[in-house]
Amino acid sequence: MELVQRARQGDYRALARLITLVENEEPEAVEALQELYPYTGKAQVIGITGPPGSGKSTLTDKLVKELRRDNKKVAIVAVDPTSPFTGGAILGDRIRMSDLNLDEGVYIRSMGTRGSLGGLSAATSAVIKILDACNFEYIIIETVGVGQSEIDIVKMADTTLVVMVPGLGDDIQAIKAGILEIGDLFIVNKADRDGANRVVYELKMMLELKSEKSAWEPPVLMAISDQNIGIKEIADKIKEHFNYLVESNYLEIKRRDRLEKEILSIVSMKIYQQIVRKIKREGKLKEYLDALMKKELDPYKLVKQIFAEMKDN
Ligand SMILES: Nc1nc2c(ncn2[C@@H]2O[C@H](COP(=O)(O)OP(=O)(O)O)[C@@H](O)[C@H]2O)c(=O)[nH]1
Ligand SMILES: [Mg+2]
Repeated sequence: MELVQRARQGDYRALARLITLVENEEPEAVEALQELYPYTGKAQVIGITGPPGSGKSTLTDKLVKELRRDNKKVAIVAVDPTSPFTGGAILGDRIRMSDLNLDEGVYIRSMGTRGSLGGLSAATSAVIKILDACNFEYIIIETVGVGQSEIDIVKMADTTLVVMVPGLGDDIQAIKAGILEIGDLFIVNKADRDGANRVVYELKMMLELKSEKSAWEPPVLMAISDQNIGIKEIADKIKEHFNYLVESNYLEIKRRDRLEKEILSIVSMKIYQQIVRKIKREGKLKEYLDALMKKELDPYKLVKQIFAEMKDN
């Protein structure tokens, strides 16, 4: 596809159109992704999650500038599962990061839910592949908050940063939500505020108590993002973590694992779509439900019947 070629040559307008194709689930999207797939696997995907207002966008902005010192290309994807509009709710972030827009080595994109069948996770995963194949060396995924859908998205990252702040009151709450398990790096941002030391201490304590330990012990770093303090250390740790992943072979294991989940989810989506289409086409749903309500049929028998009929076509 011409669009794919142009995007791979660094044409950001072509890249944007490609991402839109995927978001809108246009028929050409699959073709494009197939063409891009062989070029994927080089980027380091960095997920940044944490409560709203903890400074994720500010940190991202500074971090990108730090990573750009090596002249590597960086893409930022701001994902908002609560917003149906691409670019809408995250407009504030875009403005904050606006001077990054002037840097030709940086690409910024916002994504929201489109109510698509595959969901935001599938769309994000496809967008990561596109950016990876378009030679971005770092792909940063920033989420709006720390809800379940955000955690699902961040799981697609090779390296996950969890941003905490002092004085939120719900620090512990956030930790309970599985955050401890997904973090490779913990950042206590807004260290200019009271209580930062305590949050660092608590996090370290909880990480100590974690049942499942690995050779990588997630560091807890302090930062004052809006003053650019602590950013270089974070960038260094991000690179260190990637080296660890490569050397321990854990990167490959992680990626195989992710591929497995992905193909299984594509397969189940396909089967689901086929069955829904069949039921809708035949207009039998009402009939089935009537029979079920009257106990003339049980759900298990019905499902078996539907599957048997699927095999016939
Ligand atoms: N005091 C202080 N404020 C910060 C720091 N980092 C970011 N902020 C401010 O916190 C607010 C929320 O930041 P933002 O990056 O939008 O947070 P996000 O919602 O997690 O993306 C903004 O007003 C930032 O200027 C910091 O280290 N110290
Ligand atoms: Mg933000």
